[in-house]
Amino acid sequence: SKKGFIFDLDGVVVDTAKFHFVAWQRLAKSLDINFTEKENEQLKGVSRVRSLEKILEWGNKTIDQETFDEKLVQKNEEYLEMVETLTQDDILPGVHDFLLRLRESEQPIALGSASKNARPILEKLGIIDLFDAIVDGTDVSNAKPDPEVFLQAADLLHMNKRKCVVFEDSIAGIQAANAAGMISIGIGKEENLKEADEVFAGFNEMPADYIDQLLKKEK
Ligand code: G16
Ligand code: MG
Repeated sequence: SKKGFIFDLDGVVVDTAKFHFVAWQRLAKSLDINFTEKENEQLKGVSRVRSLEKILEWGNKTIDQETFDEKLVQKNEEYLEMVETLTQDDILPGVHDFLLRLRESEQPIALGSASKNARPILEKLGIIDLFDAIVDGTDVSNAKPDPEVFLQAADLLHMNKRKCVVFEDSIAGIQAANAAGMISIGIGKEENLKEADEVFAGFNEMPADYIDQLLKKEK
């Protein structure tokens, strides 16, 4: 049997979530806004524009449109500088192997990311060819927790949405997967991912027969 396997990028496939955090923290500091790790958790999976809107809301600050745009350009430049340092070693533990095993059993694989930088990052990591379909921040108009990104991925894989499994590290992403009617697997801390169907600290924590388990699993 087959299922559609849909992967989030930042924080699931590769350890770039830490770069986003550093870049947002710098930006917040430049606006004299205090920005905590707990707040950052709520920005995971959230689009660039929406993230800055939230930081401003939390800090009770308003800035004009021009400054808003400049801050985002700067955030992305700093983020991309950190992304330059990425190598295959930054692929999160167990993910590469999991992807290869999925390909061996001819399971359809997609990326479902909010990031506009997803394609170059996958190329840099040398794993873009493992994905049958890629949906990223340049393809969708409604950001997670809206299910659009995952529904598009299911369509591209020609898989029924009820036959898809989503791997996500963010609260917004788990909500998006659930809203799509897909099986949601949280990657990260249980306390942050309570709404997920199952949570693992990482792919290397999954049982050896986990792919078979998922193929039998119903939402
Ligand atoms: C990612 C991150 C978010 C980031 C968003 C937009 O989503 O989790 O923190 O704000 O993409 O990224 P960019 O600024 O590169 O367009 P995901 O869905 O891959 O976790
Ligand atoms: Mg993520």
